[in-house]
Amino acid sequence: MTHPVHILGPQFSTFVRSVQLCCEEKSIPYTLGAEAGGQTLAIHSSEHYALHPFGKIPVLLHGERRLIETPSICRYLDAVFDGPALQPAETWARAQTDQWTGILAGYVDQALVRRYLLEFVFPKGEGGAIREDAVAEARPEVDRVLALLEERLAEGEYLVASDFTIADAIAAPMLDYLAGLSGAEALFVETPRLSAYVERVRSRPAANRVLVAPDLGRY
Ligand SMILES: N[C@@H](CCC(=O)N[C@@H](CS)C(=O)NCC(=O)O)C(=O)O
Repeated sequence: MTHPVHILGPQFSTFVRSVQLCCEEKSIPYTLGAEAGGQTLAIHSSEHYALHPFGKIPVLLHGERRLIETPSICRYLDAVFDGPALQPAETWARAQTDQWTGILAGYVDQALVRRYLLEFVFPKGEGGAIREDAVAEARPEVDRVLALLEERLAEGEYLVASDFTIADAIAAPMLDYLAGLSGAEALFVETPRLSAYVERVRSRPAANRVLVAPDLGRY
């Protein structure tokens, strides 16, 4: 399909990065940023809500088509474009991919990104301080989720199969950020397979172009 692909959202966003990873893995040409329909969209503006009724990012613009929700966007890109398949063809393996994509975009994102990581990246305490009480409160669920992923990786090098899938595209940006936190070694002490997994996804050529130092000021 020759229509241009545009990922609406800032490059630092974990979910934008997941969509970007799918494009890079499949060598889909794309643009990325705050521009849509010839104008620059401010996040949570009425123009943004017109494209995403819940005011979230990313939004995929593909020609006249507009699609929201990262797992759906990733599945769509995989279905429409040539390049390496990011979902297994076999029914059960595909169902597992869907299951893990949902778990990662829902529960895991909430535990690792919304309740933990964002406390460090955008601190909401007095004078911009990190809210240590919020961090401490979020930590047990972080540990539980990391242990779950560690267990999952006992079965293979990637989350679902022996190959990189959409589930890995969703997981990689959040785990990359988490592992990049100062003192993150303490989080991964009990999860050697997960640590090796983070390095594995980071070393993929596609990831080299996506999991870059975030420019938090850019949207
Ligand atoms: N369910 C959505 C979640 C998207 C999401 O939470 N995106 C974050 C950025 S990573 C966002 O829009 N944050 C701004 C906000 O919540 O207002 C998806 O799968 O795309």
